Amino acid sequence: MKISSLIVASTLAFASSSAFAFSCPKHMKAIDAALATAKVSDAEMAEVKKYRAEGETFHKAGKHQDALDTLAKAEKILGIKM
Ligand SMILES: [Cu+2]
Repeated sequence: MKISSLIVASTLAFASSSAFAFSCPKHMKAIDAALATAKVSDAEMAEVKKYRAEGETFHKAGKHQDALDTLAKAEKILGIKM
C-alpha cells in the first residue's frame, strides 16, 4: 500500500513536470518554423532570436515558466497564436 501510493505519487509528479517541460520545445519549434517565412524587420528578427535563445536557456535551467513567458514575446512579434 505504501509502496504503490509512492509509485502513483511519483508517476503523477513526473507526468505533470514532463508535460510542462515539454511545451517549451513545442514553442521553440513553432518559432523556428515561423522564422523561416516571417516577414519582420531586421530589428524584430534580432529580437525574436534573442527571446528564442533566452527561452531555451531558461528551459535548460528548468525555469519553464520564464521560458514560456520569454518565448511568448517572440511569438507575439511573429504573430504566432498558440
Ligand atoms: Cu521548458
